[in-house]
Amino acid sequence: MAHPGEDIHVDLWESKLVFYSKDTIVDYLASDVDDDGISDLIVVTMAPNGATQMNMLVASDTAKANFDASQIGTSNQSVSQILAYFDYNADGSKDFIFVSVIGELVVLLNLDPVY
Ligand SMILES: [Ca+2]
Ligand SMILES: [Ca+2]
Repeated sequence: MAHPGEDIHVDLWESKLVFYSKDTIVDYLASDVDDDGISDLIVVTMAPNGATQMNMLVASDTAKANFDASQIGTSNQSVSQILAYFDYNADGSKDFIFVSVIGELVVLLNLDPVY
């Protein structure tokens, strides 16, 4: 633990690549996607043509050495900001709440039996 006035030593921090996309990362959300007690990441990327995709990075363990990545297209509504991932309609599956690029508040209901 560094004390005030002391330098923070770089060797106490370690950077690690967790996700790469050629598209621009526009937003992200930390959430426990698979309810295993380990927080996961949802990363929103935007292609040059404006199409966005939500990338679920599900950590396989607390070391987060491996992520199971899956992608969810958002059809004709591009995501500008991801707000939440919770069970919006109380059917047992978590749903996405996001703001679209034209300012709409959108819920993307989850019909996937796995998540
Ligand atoms: Ca998890
Ligand atoms: Ca739901």
